[in-house]
Amino acid sequence: MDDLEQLRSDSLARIAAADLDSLEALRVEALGRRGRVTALMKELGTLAPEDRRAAGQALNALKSVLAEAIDARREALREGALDARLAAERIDVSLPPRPEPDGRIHPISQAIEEIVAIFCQMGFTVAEGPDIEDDFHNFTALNIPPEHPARQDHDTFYFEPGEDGERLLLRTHTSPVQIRTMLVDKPPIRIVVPGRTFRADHDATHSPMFHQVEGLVIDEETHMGHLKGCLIEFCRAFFGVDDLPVRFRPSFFPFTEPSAEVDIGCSRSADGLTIGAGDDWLEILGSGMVHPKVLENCNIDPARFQGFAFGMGVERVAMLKYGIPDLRTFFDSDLRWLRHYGFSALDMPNVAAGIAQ
Ligand code: 2U9
Repeated sequence: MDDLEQLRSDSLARIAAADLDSLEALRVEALGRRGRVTALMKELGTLAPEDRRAAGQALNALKSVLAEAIDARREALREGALDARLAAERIDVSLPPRPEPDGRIHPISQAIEEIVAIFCQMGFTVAEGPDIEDDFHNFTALNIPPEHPARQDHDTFYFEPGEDGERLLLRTHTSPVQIRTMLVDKPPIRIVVPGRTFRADHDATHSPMFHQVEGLVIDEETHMGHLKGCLIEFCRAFFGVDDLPVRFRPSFFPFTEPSAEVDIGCSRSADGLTIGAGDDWLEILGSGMVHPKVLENCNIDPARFQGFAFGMGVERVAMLKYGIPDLRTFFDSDLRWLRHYGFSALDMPNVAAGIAQ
């Protein structure tokens, strides 16, 4: 019995000090098929019958104590290992994320999106066309025949003549897209046309590549009142001023008759320009009723259909709305400038409104 007590206290001490690997070795050594306790069990048969019962009970008790101690130690070791892992792999969810290099939307893209979103809410759809055009779509169909003085104003970039002698060109306005639309689609037509345009003109206020948004509405009873209502609404929505004064001033374009330039109210002072207040005017758009000859050139009967058109320079309205002082900076590709004047992708009006383009 003394031996058993010795075995018990030795084993318990070793169990208490074991790690997971040595614990299994201890279990095998004490309780396995060739273990010490198992061996003692086998020896029970050699004892005198009167001693056998007490020795059996003592051995069974020892076996239970050791098995329980091993299980308890295993459980404690596992829990300890898990706690250590949880502590080591702890994630601090309150840490701010590492800064991601986020791109910015160029003010030209932003302005086009804002303009297009306003017209789309009025029922327009977007039309686009090629940058490289022919003389017919860029000029002749728009009532600007060869030798017309308006051609000089356009400072056109021409390509070398092709085999047929025809010179292609970089479109000087987005109007050829309206011509292409009218030649294919039947009225009613309500389109806005954003895009790149090109003129051989380069100084502080002109870039050889610039952007326009033009629009066209053709229907059976479209009149100057629709033109005025639509463009007043646009100016107020774009500049975010509900009572923005808007003025229509007679003008001339070969492709519209009558034609009008559209001014908005502003004030100019030493502090700069304020849109919507004061007694000064700022030109924003050109517009007019589509010339009957342009309709005829597109096989639309001017006795039955009328329409209005308008156009604006995107750089100009973006400079005014976003307070960008110098046109040339739009095309410098300066990332510091873009970080300052650019927009978050989440500010894109159609993204914000969840409208798929
Ligand atoms: C068709 C018929 C008519 C489009 C129009 C303007 C007036 C206009 C300028 C604004 C500033 C060009 O970028 S800018 O220099 N545009 O003043 N554009 S009416 O008229 C059209 C177009 C297509 C078939």
